Amino acid sequence: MLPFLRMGKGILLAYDQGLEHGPSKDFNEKSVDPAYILDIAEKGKFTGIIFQKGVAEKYYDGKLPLVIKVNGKTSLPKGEPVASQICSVKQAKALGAKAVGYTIYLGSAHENLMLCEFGRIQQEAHELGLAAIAWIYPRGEAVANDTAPEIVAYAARAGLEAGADAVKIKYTGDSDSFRWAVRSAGAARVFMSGGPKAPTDEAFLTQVKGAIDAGASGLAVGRNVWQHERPLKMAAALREIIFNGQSVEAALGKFAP
Ligand code: FBP
Repeated sequence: MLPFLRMGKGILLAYDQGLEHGPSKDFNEKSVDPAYILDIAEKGKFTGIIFQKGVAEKYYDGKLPLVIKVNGKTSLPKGEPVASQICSVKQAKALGAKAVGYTIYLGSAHENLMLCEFGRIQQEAHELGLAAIAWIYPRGEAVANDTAPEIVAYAARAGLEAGADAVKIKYTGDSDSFRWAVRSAGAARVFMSGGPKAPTDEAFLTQVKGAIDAGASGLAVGRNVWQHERPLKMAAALREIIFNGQSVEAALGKFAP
């Protein structure tokens, strides 16, 4: 059983974009403050929070299950993507993590490094009683379309075979094709990755509904929540779909004043 599931489902608040994208791209005066994010996570009844180790060390208050991203990269280098380990599994556990997260850029010229590192990290995590979540993002010259159904299913399957307890993958655009990705992940739980802020609430909730209907265990989301002007309303709408099996229309009702 993954530590961040509630009734078999989960909603994780992701906040590692400061390293991945830089503060000027994603944050404003409010969201640049990790305390603002923790407040949303707690009041929005998220089942877990995802931090890099530095933020966890300085801000984590122990109230929600913690996932520490143990690798990362910035958006500055050119060329084939690679994210290196920057936190040990032992340190993640000492900081209170119940799971570690690791990004593998499948298809990158450096995928061998990340597959190898993830293999070691997964083993260490299991030895220490932590779950291992793989962010599997097909990316690099060899990948023409990172949300094509066959490539997302490949990512899901690679996660299962590499030993991930859960995979975090991008949505394919429709529920039917995402169902094949979920099938391909087998016993590894599938979490849909949020992505950049969607143009409308309805557009984002439709993606989430499609993923849940396809058998996903939940969502790991950042920008679509903490960039929202009413993040707790968005959290409530997401809970309607994920935990209560409600329709997009019912979830949109949560935005009523
Ligand atoms: P979002 O919901 O904001 O997309 O967060 C999910 C996430 O996987 C983060 O954990 C990570 O920082 C980011 O997306 C990576 O984004 P990109 O696709 O640009 O690499």
